[in-house]
Amino acid sequence: MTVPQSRRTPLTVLAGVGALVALAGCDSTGAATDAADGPIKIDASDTSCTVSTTTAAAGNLTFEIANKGTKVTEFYLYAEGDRIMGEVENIAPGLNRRLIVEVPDAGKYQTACKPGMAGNGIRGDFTVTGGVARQNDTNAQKAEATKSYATYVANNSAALETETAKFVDAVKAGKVDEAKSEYARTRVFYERIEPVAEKFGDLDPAIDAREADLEPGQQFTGFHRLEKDLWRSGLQPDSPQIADKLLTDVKDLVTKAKTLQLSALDLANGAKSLLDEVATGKITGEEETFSHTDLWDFQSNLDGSKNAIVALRPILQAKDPALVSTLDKEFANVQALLDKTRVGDGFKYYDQLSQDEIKTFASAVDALSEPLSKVAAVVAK
Ligand SMILES: [Cu+2]
Repeated sequence: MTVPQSRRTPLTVLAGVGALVALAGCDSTGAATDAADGPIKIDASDTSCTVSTTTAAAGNLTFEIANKGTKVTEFYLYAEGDRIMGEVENIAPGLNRRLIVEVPDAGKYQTACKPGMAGNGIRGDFTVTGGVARQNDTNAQKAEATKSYATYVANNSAALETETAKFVDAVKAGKVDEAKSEYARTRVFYERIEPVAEKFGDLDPAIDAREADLEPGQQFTGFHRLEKDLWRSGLQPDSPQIADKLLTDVKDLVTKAKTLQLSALDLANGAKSLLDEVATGKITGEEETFSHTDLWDFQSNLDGSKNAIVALRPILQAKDPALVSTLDKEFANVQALLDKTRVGDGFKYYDQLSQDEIKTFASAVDALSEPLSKVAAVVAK
């Protein structure tokens, strides 16, 4: 999961995944931008978040974030009500990252840096003026792309609701083995469309927060709380309530997803953020601490990312065919590695992977992440 408030282990301190560190910097190379005045510069330190301009005209906004502090940081652009317009996570000290966000509507927004990747962040007001015709329907290809991806989201969210209901029933009936076998299968549909859930502030943490990422005072709910009950502590007196709440939250997500208007840039950013999820959660084994079903999530994140790229393919093919070939090759490479870990209709458990396998995964994901980080700039062109 991605929790904006999370305290995820910075990649730099994880042994054995050194190859991933480079990933955080790979957005920084001269991507083209629509903004005539060049990118909006964000200077992030441990205590400040300086924005080079606090107003911009509606359209595609490019932010360039330089982490000059000592902590891993994140950058967010929020609309009113803390709706996430765009985000970049895991910016290691000394690195630059670029974020392109489509902001079609004038209004009041907020920028935020989150040194240490915790809390509400260092906020600043940001005003968007003017207002362009919604870009997601100005261009037929983009409209086609978002329509195709919307179908993918609809199919997966419908399956998520059905599978979650089965999982929740098993938990409430105290059928531990049945619930365990439903668990990874149910999460597939969530992990495929996770960037959609992240659009709705509190829903992603409520459904998918990991225990290690909880803020002080935050209740441990959702899939991972039930994962812990099933694999570690045994079902608890409040497990049925937690299960009910999970289903309520999933239904809420499914309802909200129906009216969500995604842009082509959302697809591009989502494809990249799904790979970041793989790099920061699944390859490190941190997502599924108790069940060790990280590779099911890995495959699902990869599928979700690939589907976003598939939807964008005609646009990318027209603008940068070489990028499409690279993406095809690197997606196939990661998939081939995953296929080697298949067992029955599932995968090896994370704790059955060798250090070599983990390292190979990390560098393959890194190699895919690099071309994926260029997609947004190509789409924005
Ligand atoms: Cu997740």
